Amino acid sequence: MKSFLATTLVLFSSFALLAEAHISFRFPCPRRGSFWDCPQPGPGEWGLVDYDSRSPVGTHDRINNPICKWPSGFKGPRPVFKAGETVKATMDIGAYHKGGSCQWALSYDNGTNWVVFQDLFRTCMADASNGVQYTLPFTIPANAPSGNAILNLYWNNNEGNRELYSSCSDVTIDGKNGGTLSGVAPLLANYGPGSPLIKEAALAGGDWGKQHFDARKPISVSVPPVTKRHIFRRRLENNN
Ligand SMILES: [Cu+2]
Repeated sequence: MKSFLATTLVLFSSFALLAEAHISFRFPCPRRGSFWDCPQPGPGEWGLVDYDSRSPVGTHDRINNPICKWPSGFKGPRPVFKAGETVKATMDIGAYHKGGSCQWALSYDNGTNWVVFQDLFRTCMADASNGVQYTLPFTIPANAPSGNAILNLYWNNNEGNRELYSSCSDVTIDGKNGGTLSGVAPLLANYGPGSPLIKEAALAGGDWGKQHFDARKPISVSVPPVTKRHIFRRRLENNN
């Protein structure tokens, strides 16, 4: 009876968390996400499952988690995205906060350097609603080098608490064999008291942080060549 009650309480509190949580990748899979069709925890890793992948990594008052939230994901097949391909991401939305500003970024060095390759300011997920799966397309740069990478969607919400989201997914890029990817380093706004503040004014046609986005620094990363066989093997793994 006691353990039944404890289980019920644990379940209840995780539902409460999910109910107030906000947005996350659903496809591609978020790192350590609890979805059935995502890479599953290995032996001893069950404690690492993230049942709250929709919560922000920080607010303007506080940093809750590092960028990307987790230093690694569970082992498993990665989706392969071709350079130049338009991918329809699915977002798992708890609270859409009337949209916000999105920055899509790739890291080829496990999160040390991020290159933003696409932006959507102010209107990103603005036509979503609460409690839905939302399709959000983005395009892998045509000159993206091949290799394993982390895809990160940075999102600053328009309405409500001043938050930063960082939804990360382990992916494989099938593109140029060795090369560089250029873009800008991401703006980390509303991420602790020392970070730039993006106000709630965007919806009223006010200041949405343009000057902060404009001030992002250019960045280029070079990615060493990988063997074609490596990519071919990955594709076979994904077909399992
Ligand atoms: Cu939120």
